[in-house]
Amino acid sequence: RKEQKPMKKCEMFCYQCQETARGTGCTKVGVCGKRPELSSMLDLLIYVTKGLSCVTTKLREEGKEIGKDVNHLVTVNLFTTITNANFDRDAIVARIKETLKVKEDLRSKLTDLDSLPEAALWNGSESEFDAKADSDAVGVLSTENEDIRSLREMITYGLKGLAAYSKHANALMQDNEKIDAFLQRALAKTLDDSLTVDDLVALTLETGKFGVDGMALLDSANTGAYGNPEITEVNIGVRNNPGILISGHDLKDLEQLLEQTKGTGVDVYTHSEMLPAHYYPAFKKYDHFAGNYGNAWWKQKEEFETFNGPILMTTNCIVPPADSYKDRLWTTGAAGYPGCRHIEGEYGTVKDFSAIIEQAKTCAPPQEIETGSIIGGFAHEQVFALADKVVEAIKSGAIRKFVVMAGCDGRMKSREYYKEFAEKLPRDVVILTAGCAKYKYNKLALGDIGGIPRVLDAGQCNDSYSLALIALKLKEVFGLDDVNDLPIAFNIAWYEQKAVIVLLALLYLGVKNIHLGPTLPAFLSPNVAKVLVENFGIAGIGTVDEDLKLLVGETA
Ligand code: SF4
Ligand code: SF3
Repeated sequence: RKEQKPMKKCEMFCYQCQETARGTGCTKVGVCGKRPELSSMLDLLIYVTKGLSCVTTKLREEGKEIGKDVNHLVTVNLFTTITNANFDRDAIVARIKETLKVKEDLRSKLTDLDSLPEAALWNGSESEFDAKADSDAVGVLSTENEDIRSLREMITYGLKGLAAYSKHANALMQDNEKIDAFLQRALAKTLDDSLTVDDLVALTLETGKFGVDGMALLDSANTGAYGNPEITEVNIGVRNNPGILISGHDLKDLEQLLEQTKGTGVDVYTHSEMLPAHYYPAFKKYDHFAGNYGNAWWKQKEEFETFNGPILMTTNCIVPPADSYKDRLWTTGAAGYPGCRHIEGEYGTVKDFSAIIEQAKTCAPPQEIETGSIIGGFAHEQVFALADKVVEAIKSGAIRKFVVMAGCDGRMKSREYYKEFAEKLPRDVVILTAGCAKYKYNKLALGDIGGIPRVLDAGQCNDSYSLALIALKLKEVFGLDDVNDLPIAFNIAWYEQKAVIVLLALLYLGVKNIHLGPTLPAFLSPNVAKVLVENFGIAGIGTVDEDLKLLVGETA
């Protein structure tokens, strides 16, 4: 691993995702399409959000309450900075201004102003934003020590993932003050120069604990509102009506869109991470909920072209759109793209999607790119309902092993590894998946074992929580003391920061020997990587054949 030297003078510096340039950091322009002038504003947004979090944390210490609106501001700010969520510099500038305003107001309520870091004290007008963003105080490289920087960034990225999951729960009117207070306390701690490497390692695991809590909150919000996911066959072909394609992770947005498109003659299709919405009982009543169109996020340039109708991005992952369909691309929530129309809407209010529906009516029906169907819906309750069958299959040897292959997909060639790995797995091994990683193997027709499909899709990336619950249930059924004694291997694909919180959550739950690929994060310094290897057995990936041998004992 190459050492990362502070290079404050480069045009930008970002290494938060797996596709970062040269595996070390994007310094001129993001591989994702993020430009330096956007990158600097996102850095400043993180800086002021950390400043605000120092103030709210101190206020809580003084026994003062922090309003939900402030908690929501922090979570949406973090969500906005996730890879491929928001490319709209103006929207980021507006969030910085709002954050500074709220921070100044709250700071005036603090009794003790001592020991606040610079980020909590700084205030400035828009004309000063660029200079501030370019100063040594702001951005990843503002921390000189490589190991401290590595841990601070890993924690920050985990918190971004946690914030995203919290935001979806908040949209369903579920809040958890403990999670918000931790999130802000942890953000504040990433500015605390008195913390040692050991303190930050402990904070990393604590972030994992709250990752579990955040995913549990979202799980109960989703299942409380829409029921427990159940085995479902999802059509991947098309119908003859005009359609709207909805992507991202926000189920509340989907619900409102389905309601508003009822009886309009416009069908609704899911894309990428919205696919698992079909598994929820509440959405099955909509006859015009037509199916899933396309694949993981990175193929959207071709697939949005052929879809013909409007596309609503509720979250990441946006690929900078081609001009040919840019006027059909809409955003909402934390997502944004300059020149694309954005639908506003506060928590608890109904968003107005009528302009999208009107546009859809003028568009041709989607062009068919696939036919057939895929099966999913294996979240915790559905798998628990099948527990007898699953346990029997394990006892009889019909199922030899499970491999958790959750996480993200991406455009790098090296990710073909996951397709090949799935294809070559012995026929008595079952894949447990969640997140958009599944698109590498969910259409391969890998068959079933006594009626149990060999690819069990629990849902979105946050539904990795279901996979953890399933593992804990099996541990209980088999009377084991350690989850690592189960016949389950972990071969996880990561791309953006939600996968970071999933990883930290699994580490917190005691899962060892996770393989993480296609490359290890650039933000792990050699020493921090060593801590993860030595304490948790984290490893990268090798060749498919090597890893099959390592993870399931033999090749097909
Ligand atoms: Fe580069 Fe990833 Fe950051 Fe985009 S999000 S600038 S691709 S590291
Ligand atoms: Fe995919 Fe962006 Fe991560 Fe929710 S949609 S998993 S990459």
